[in-house]
Parts: sequence; C-alpha cells; structure tokens
Amino acid sequence: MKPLFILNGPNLNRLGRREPHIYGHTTLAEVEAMCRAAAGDRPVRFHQSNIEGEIINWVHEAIDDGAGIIINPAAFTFTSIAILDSLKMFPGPIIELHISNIHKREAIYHNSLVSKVATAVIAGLGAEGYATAVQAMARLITKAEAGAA
Ligand code: CA2
Repeated sequence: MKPLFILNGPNLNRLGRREPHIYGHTTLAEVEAMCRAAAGDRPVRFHQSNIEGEIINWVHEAIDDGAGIIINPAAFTFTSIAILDSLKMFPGPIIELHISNIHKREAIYHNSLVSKVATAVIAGLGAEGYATAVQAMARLITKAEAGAA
C-alpha cells in the first residue's frame, strides 16, 4: 500500500508550547500519533521542517511513491511558489490543512497559494483537523484509485 505523506511547515515543531489560544495544547508528536491511529493500515510518512527545500524534497518523494498528501505549509502557504510548483506535479489528492481558521485572522493569512492546487482545504478545527483530514484522505484515495483502474 502506498504511503500517505503528512507534511508540516515552519514553526510547527513548537506546537503545543506557544500561543495555545490560537493553536491549542496538542504537540506535533501527539498530532503524529493521532494521524497514525486514524490512518489504520496505511503507512504514514510524517515530516516537519523549517526549511522550504526539505518540504519540496518530500513532495518529490510523494510524487514517486505517495497515495496522497496532507500539508500544513504554515507561513509557506502564503509565500512559496516553489512548494506550489512541486505540488502541481503530484497526481493524487492533496489536502491543505490549517489548525486555525486562516480566514478569520489578519489579512496576511488570507491568500493561500497552496489552495490553488489543493483538492480540499481544512481550517479551524484545531489539531483534530489532522484526524479529519486523514479520514477524508482515505476516501479521496479510494476514489482516485478507482478512477485510475
Ligand atoms: O493554523 C495553522 O495551522 C497555520 O498554518 C499555522 C501557521 C500560520 O502561519 C498559518 O497562517 C496558519 C503558523 C505556525 C506557527 O507555529 C506555531 C507553533 C506553535 C506555536 C506558535 C506558532
């Protein structure tokens, strides 16, 4: 079974330790455990980086080998044409995920580049949004695989 890639952008390694009124108290390690439980038998490649190029390299791995991508690009959401270009090459489903509701926040958080290529966007469900994304992704992968058959 092809793996599900769950990619996390800059500063999310600090999750649960800063600004809990926006991002909650759940740590990224707890998010990872939640995702693995929600994915069941499907292998999960869960990564976080503060470096744009590392995220792009994981998208390239997913292009070669992945069933789907869930990505919280954090601040790169609004700045990275390079991540956008890499995601354009991925043939499967992509879910863009944000812990907070970016549309309720300051204007700098409103214009997502990644949304232009995402199959779906989840924002504002807190850390539980990751489990919701994994469940939704299972259905998207089933549909994509049925379409490809
Ligand atoms: O809500 C999200 O998941 C965001 O992607 C988080 C990004 C922000 O730039 C996006 O607009 C929305 C920021 C992540 C910062 O990471 C922190 C982690 C722990 C504590 C504080 C910030």
